[in-house]
Amino acid sequence: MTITITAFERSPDGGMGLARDMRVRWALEEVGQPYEVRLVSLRAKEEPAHLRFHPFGLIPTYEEGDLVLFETGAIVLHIAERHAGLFPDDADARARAITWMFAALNTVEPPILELVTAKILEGDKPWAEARVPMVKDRIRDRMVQLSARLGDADWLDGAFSAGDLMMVSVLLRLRPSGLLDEFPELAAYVARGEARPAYERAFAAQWAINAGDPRAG
Ligand SMILES: N[C@@H](CCC(=O)N[C@@H](CS)C(=O)NCC(=O)O)C(=O)O
Repeated sequence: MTITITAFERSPDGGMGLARDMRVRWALEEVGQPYEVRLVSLRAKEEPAHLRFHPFGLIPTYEEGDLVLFETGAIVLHIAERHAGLFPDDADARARAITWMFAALNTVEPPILELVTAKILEGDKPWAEARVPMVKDRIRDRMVQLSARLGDADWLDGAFSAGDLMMVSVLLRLRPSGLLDEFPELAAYVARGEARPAYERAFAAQWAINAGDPRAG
């Protein structure tokens, strides 16, 4: 059955892999599933035709026959459950991989998104200068904890899993701030993710659409 995802017609990062369709592309590449991409403009994603697929007017979405999904966590979980390659066979190890997916999305990503909000959306507010350092410190707290847990392992729980895919995807959003490089073990962890052939194929596909056309934000 054909899989179709949505992605930005023009990604705000110019195709540097930060738009969240990247997570879904990467997951599909890891499990060897071909997919098609429907591009949506910033305006079109707010229109009824797209809102039918995504109630909040965001990307990515995922269509497979009659199944329509949104939220990258749910989409990657679905892909990992249906196809071999992203979850371990052992049930407990699989539960731990899912735990890491949730940790990436619910514990690590929120302060990172807060930084984007503080710098870009609220950067002109009079209190922005005082707020940004506090948000950065909250991120650092999480990075210290995550780095301690990763230790000198390659991946978070044994072999690479959907948990790592999601964590690496989330950490990548830190790179433009310079914060990722403050944690060499986590920077190396992210680099290991980026070096995976499936990641490289996904990145190339997203880059090709945007052709390196960076826009602010
Ligand atoms: N929690 C959602 C977030 C989706 C999301 O924020 N997508 C961004 C692109 S990376 C978007 O569509 N932004 C456009 C906007 O906020 O209007 C997920 O993980 O799928």
